[in-house]
Amino acid sequence: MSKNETPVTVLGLGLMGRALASAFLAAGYPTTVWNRTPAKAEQLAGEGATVASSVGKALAAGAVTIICLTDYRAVRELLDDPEVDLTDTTLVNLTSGNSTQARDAALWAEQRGARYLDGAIMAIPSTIGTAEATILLSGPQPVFDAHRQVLETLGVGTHLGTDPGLASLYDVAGLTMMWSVLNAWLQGTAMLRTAGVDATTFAPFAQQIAAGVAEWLPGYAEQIDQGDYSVTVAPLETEARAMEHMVEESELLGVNTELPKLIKAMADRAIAAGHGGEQYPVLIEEFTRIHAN
Ligand code: FVH
Repeated sequence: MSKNETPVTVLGLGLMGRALASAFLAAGYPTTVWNRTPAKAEQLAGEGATVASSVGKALAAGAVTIICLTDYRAVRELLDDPEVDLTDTTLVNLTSGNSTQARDAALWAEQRGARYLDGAIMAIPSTIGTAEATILLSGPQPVFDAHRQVLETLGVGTHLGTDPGLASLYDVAGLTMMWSVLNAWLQGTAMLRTAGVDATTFAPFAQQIAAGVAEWLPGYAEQIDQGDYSVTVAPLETEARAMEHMVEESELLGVNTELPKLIKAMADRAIAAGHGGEQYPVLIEEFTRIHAN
């Protein structure tokens, strides 16, 4: 079957599900949709989608079924029904969750006779169908290969490996990066606002810092992988002295000190454990270890 002849089903027509279905329709795929609240399918019907009257009919219509619901519980509520036959279906679950949920869902789907890929959407609805959208996928390679072209209609499709939990893990790791960078920027913005510097003025400087730090990642990653934290830039104890200024400044300015204190506390623990003469990525041990506090 050529790319745009493959019948595709989308289960779940929230903001994201509707964007996914629209992208398939725009690319010319025969697209069947189903949603718990049928009214959300109306616009898609106008765009050419076939609206299935039941989940079973929707599943039967697609060579591949994309699932995009609120969470994994909703996926189970919908599909864990003896009336719903998953035998010989191909499910691509783009619902967000954690890696345990993804692995459990993969096992459950396979036990029900389905082929299963788990996925995560690193995009907002308006970018679906463009190169700005990244669709992370994990699970059996042959299933990805068989549906690669369909999946790449949605954005840049990346298969991360056969472990079905990987897409969720990358998703959560990416979100951790995103929120950490944003929180660091907000902390800096709060500090500068006390001196009358507005967020817009600080933003380009913050962008430069973030881009500079991003450049360090490959070299620091090698240090982590090799377990060799030899100093090429500065030892951790030098960095910890600068962290002291960050904590003091925040206290003096009367802005929130939670983030500065957390950053400093982690470095202090690593130094107390004897790592003060090593380079910053040695802190990976603090992130790997579980503390009782
Ligand atoms: N929207 C976004 O920007 C983000 C980007 C990153 C990834 N997420 C994830 O995508 C999943 C769906 O997100 P969404 O934005 O489409 O969410 P909603 O608009 O709230 O739609 C939720 C749909 O799920 C249906 N649903 C919920 N529970 C059930 C259930 N028990 N049985 C059947 N369907 C269910 C709901 O149906 P209805 O309320 O319209 O009847 C919607 O179709 C999500 O994992 C994001 O984290 C999106």
